[in-house]
This record gives sequence, C-alpha cells and structure tokens, in this order.
Amino acid sequence: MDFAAVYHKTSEQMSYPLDEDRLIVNLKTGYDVKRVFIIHGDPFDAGILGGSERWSGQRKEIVYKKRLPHQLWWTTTLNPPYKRCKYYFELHTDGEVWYYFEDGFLTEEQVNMPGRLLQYFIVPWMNPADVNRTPSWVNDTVWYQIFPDRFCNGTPDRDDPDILPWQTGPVTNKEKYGGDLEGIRGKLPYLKDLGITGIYLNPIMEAETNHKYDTKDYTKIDPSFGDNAGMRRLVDNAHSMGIRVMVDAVFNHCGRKFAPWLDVLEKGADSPYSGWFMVNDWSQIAKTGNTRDGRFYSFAFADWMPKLNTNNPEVIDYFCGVCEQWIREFDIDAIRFDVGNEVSHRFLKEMRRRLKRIRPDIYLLGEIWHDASQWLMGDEYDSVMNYPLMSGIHDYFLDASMDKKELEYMVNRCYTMYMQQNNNVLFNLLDSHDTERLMNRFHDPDIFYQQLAVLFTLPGSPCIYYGTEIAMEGGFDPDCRRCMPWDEIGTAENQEKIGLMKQLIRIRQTEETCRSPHFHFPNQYPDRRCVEYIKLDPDNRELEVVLNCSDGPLNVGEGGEILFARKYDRGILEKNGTLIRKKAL
Ligand code: ARE
Repeated sequence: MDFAAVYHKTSEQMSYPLDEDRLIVNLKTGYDVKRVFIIHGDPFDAGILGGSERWSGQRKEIVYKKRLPHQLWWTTTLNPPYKRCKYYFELHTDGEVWYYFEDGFLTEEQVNMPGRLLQYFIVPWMNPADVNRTPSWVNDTVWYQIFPDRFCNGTPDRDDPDILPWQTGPVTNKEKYGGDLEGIRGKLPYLKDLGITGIYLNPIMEAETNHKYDTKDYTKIDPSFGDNAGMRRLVDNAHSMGIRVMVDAVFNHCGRKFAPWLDVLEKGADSPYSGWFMVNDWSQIAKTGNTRDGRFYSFAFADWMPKLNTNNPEVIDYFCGVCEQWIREFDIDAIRFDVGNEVSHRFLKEMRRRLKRIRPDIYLLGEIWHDASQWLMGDEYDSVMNYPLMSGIHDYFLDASMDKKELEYMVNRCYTMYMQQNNNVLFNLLDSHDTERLMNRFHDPDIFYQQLAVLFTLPGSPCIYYGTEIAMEGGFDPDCRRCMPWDEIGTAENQEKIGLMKQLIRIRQTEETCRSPHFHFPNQYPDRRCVEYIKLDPDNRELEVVLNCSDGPLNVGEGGEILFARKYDRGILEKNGTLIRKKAL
C-alpha cells in the first residue's frame, strides 16, 4: 500500500459535524486502495478505562469516493447517537489489508494483540455551539453582480457636471457614467423577470474613484449613487420582490480622504488615530508615490489606499459598528469583505460574533482567491468567492491537451477543500469586475453556455456579472466595467440570449438536483474530452450534465427529460454542445 498517500485527521474538513446529529468523516488514500471500511462506535462502549472488555465498534463500508490527482477522497456520514465517536479505518488493496489508526498502520494481528493500547481517532463531543453553520437561503440564491457606476442611471436630471453620457464600448477607470441606486431600483423588475434572487453591489459608500474601493466615509452612501434613504428604499423594494442584497465592505484599507487618515497626515504619531494604520516611518508619511519604500503599508503598494490596522481593538470595534449600522439602517442580507485574506482573524471572529447576534442569517463572504480553509472554520466567513473553480473551468476550455479527468480532479479539489456547509454556499462565478468577461475568453457562444451550464449545476450559489445575460464583452479591468447597453436589450438577438439565461436560472431553481452537494463523474462516454457529471438529490434522482469539448460529434444517447440543450439532436451532441437532462429513475 502507498502509505504516504493515506491521510486523515479529526479536524477541519476531514472530520466535522454537519449539524447536531451528523458527523462527516473523510479519508485520503492512494489509488491502490480498492475498498475502505470504517470501524466506529461510542468511545465508552467498553467502559471507561478499558478493563477486560474490548472495544469493537461497528464496521461500515465507505462507498463514496472522489478522484483527485494521485489520491482518492473517501467520504461517509455517521450518526453518533451519543454525540461522541471513536473510529479507525480498514484499508484493502489488491492482496493487502491494513488498519489505519491515529498513530499509523497496523496489521490485523497487531490490532488483535491482547493488551495493545490502540490510538483510535476520537471525536470527543459534537457541541452544538461549535457546529459550522451557514445561512440556508444562500444555496437557493442566484446572484447578479452590479458595478453601480455602469449599470443604470436612474436620475439623469441630477447628474454632476463630470458625468459622461451613457455609452457602449470600452471605458477606463477615470470616467464616471452616472449609474446609481435609483437606476438599480428601477431595474429590479427586469432582474426579477430574469429570475435573480440576490444582488451583489460593488462598493457604494462615499469614495473618490468610480469603483469606490477607496472609502472616504463608511457611514454615508456616495452622493453620486444617492443617499442613505435611497439605499434603504432599494433594499426594501428588492426584499418585496424576493431579492436579497449584498454590499461590499472595504476594511483592509481606506481611501486617502478617510477622516482618521487625514488626521494622521496632519498630526503624525500624535494623532489619536496613529494606531489605526500601519505606519513605519512617520517622517515620510506625506510623501506620494508607491509604498514600496515601506513608509507605511497599503493595498498593493497604492499610496491612496493605506492599510487599516485590523489588529487594533479600536479599529475592530469601529468597523463592527459600521456593519451593524448597515444592517440596521439598510436591512442588508449579506456582506462581501474586500481583500478578505489580509485583515486579521481576530477582526473577523469579532465581526462574525457581533453581526450574527443581530442578524443570525447574514451571509459573510470573503474575497479570497486561493484555498481559504483557515477562514471557513465556522467562526469567520460563511463562504468565499470561488475563484479556484473559475480558473479551473477556464483552463480546461482553454487547454485542449487536458483530459476530462483533469477537470474532474479540479472540481473535486474545489469541493474537498471545505466542509459541506461551506460548499453549499460557495460564491461561484465565472467572471467579475476584476477579471475579463466570460464572453471575452473564447468569443464563442457555445463555449460560453457550456461554462454557464457548469456554473448553474455545481454546488454553491451561482453569480452572474451584469451583462452576462446578453453575453457582454470586455477585457480585464477596466474594460470589464462597460456601461450596460439598455438601448440594445430589446433586439431579437439579445432577447434570445436572455431567454437562454432564464432557462438556466429556472433549471437551477426548480431542480433540487442542481442545488444538491452530491455529484460524481461516471466518465461513461469514451472520448477523452467529453465531460459528464451526475448530480444527485437526497432521493437519488439524477441530473446529467454533458459537455462535448472534443473535436467532433458524439453519441450520448437519447432518453431522459431534456432541460437545456445546445448543439444536440436525437442523441448526437455536436462539438461544443451542452446537454442537461433528467435521467429516468
Ligand atoms: C487599479 C487599476 C489596475 C492597476 C491598479 C494598481 O485598475 O489596472 O493595476 O490600479 O494601481 C480596486 C479597483 C481597481 C484598482 C485597485 C487599486 O477595483 O480597479 O486597480 O482598486 O486601486 C488581489 C487581491 C484582491 C483584489 C485583486 C484586484 O488579493 O483582494 O487583487 N481585489 C479587490 C477588489 C478590487 C479592488 C481591490 C481589491 C482594492 O475586488 O476591485 O481594486 O480595494 C491572484 C491572487 C489574488 C489577486 C488576484 C488578482 O489570484 O491570489 O490575491 O487578488 O490574483 O490579482
């Protein structure tokens, strides 16, 4: 057996309570392991100190497994009746059997050796207060991300002189086009008709730039977007239409006009806010230009974005207060934390505690682009932006040398990094205001819809970036932030695209299988680039997703109820075709 490939620990995503009753246990092994059993039971089944009675446990085969590169990921759910659990594993290769305990591998003879002190894996008690809980509404939500300056201008009569006329085509980060909260409010019926049930707004608090990631005042809506009462009106209207609202919180850094920073610039180390930032050289603080000299720390060396010291209890208290105010004043449902990996864990733990106290089902989303397990233990974020999934999908479509197995590995990696309760609410996206637009990647509508089919059928919560419903184009920041071309929405071509988006959203909402956390890749079609995965709901109903990424047509057979199909006809899926169908029970 490949011992080095075998791994388990009784913490994080390898062994955790899913809720008050169910314990999920995961194990990694090499591909040489063919069968796995778990021997589990209550730690006190044989008395308190062992004595002469021998603990035996019940033996259960673990049947579900996911393929990762070089490793298998075995998963099972136990229901410990007394909230405690003790276990070890029995691993079968072709011809060998090994018993895996906390301290290593034993033979059957060693396990049964009288008097041997075995080091079992132990879950001492599943305390309800420690269960990692995430808001249940998020899995049912289909998000729509809005970059406010570019979505819709609802008050053209009140524009500032520096607002440019609404236009289609490339933009830069210098211009302002007058999109505002009233504009978004006016488009709520459009979003509802599309099937959207959550909007995510890029920053809306007062700031200098058009993207507003350089906050000046965390308590006041930017005047070019409206005012605080207007924000409440928007949220109230959205709620009345069944649409939740998420705002962007920029707490890693502030803008150069944030009052405490201005005070620090004026008074230096004597400012009462001197501990709110990360200044290393007070004599150089007023200097302009990038911060590579380390005079103070800032976001990505941008001197107009000084880093806030989220290690300081005063700063922690201030920003928790800001979020409490947003919840009370605006009635928002969710907060996305910008640069969510650079703020202190202490800050996030306190933030979660305070916000969940006043709004238990608030959704706390971290902007983290890499493995975020350390933030998803149940006491910081509920979820993160699933950029690893986005990159993985993108790479598979880009790189024809990749085998469908590599896509499977990538998807499985994304869904074995975190606990199931986090997977259920992962914020899945294919593009955003920080990436090029999905349509830009391949300029091919068929590949575009293949990827959207994945977005709407994998576990988590899908988000489309404004304009994706009409396959808007746009390169990297700032080009991905073009104005929404409302004048062109009515064309037959755009209406057809909107129809397809509605279809995908409807499938996501009506088919429980789409939202379920369970899936596997049967790989029944022989072609190396024809991807197929099956989603399963709790009653084992199956939804099949097939993407033909090969060079020619493929016979995928007829039958089942077709929910979404492109380039498919009577069992034949053409090159770049997509098929989502319900399998007969
Ligand atoms: C502007 C220009 C850029 C220019 C930059 C530097 O548009 O072209 O390079 O200035 O001067 C906001 C604005 C941006 C603006 C930026 C700086 O939206 O337009 O850029 O401020 O003024 C990393 C961070 C992640 C961050 C991304 C962009 O970890 O937090 O970089 N994303 C958030 C927001 C942004 C926002 C900011 C942060 C700042 O979503 O919109 O920018 O508030 C890997 C790494 C990631 C990395 C990612 C992208 O995958 O793992 O950590 O993300 O690449 O670089």
